[in-house]
Amino acid sequence: MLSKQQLDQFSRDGVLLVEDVADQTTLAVMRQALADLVDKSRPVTQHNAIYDLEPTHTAERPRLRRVKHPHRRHPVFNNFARSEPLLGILKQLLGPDIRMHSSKLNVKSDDGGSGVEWHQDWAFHPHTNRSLLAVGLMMEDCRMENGPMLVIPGSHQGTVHDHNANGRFCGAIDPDSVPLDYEHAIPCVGKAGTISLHHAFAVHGSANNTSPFPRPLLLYEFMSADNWPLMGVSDLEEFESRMICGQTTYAPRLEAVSVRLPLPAATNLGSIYENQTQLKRRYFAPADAKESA
Ligand SMILES: O=C(O)CCC(=O)C(=O)O
Repeated sequence: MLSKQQLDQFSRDGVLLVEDVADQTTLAVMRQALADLVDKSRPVTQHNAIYDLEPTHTAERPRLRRVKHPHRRHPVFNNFARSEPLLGILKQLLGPDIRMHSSKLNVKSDDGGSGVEWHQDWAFHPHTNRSLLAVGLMMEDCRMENGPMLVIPGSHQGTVHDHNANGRFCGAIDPDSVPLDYEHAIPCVGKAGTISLHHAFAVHGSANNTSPFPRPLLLYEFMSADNWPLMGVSDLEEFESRMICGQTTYAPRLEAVSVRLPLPAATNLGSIYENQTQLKRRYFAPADAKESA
């Protein structure tokens, strides 16, 4: 359970770290499941429904940026979303009725694994109310040199920023156009088993991994069951299968929220990493990419 101080911190900063949410047995099963998924990616040569590949991915040295929807790939990732103590924490923040929005496993491979430009999750999928947050489980110890997720404290209290470039949604904020305190973002570092929680409006991103160790971050987004996506629900059965506790409802709760629809749709809907390269001024691009841009 979160203390009053932790709840206040989340409400003030829009980000919070909580240690020891996953136990060692769960972490070991997750690491093996990831190792198996990486192994199976060897023959894959293009991003697909399961994998987002690093540009340096080869069959001999498989390197992933992301495993998409890990909760559909292995039961350990589905079960963790429904496990205590995570569920207890989520109920404190979202109430008794909770649905998973999505899951992803950002692998951030050793020796250069891709970072993610500044963005707000809300820009990708605005909803009818603000009860939407992300959980990031550190599957390994995460330090500054691993390229931890960075979250700008208090940024969740603002509006949704422009995430378009070249006339289309690109999933990234131009830091020159949106003045925020990027230098004082809170790094989500900690030992394996720690989770980060960040609000869907919180501006966050991360640099490339410059260390010899991968930085697997298992991310889920969760929302109150009465929080419905403004872009609609294409498969009701699948939507309902993501209820993790409590009761669904067909009566969305409406709040006066700041909204920009993610339109016109990004060119490459399968990859935030590819879409973000559309941004002219990339905050986290490695120096060689910046020079050739
Ligand atoms: O992997 C990271 O450091 C950032 C994750 C993130 O914000 C995302 O995938 O949307």
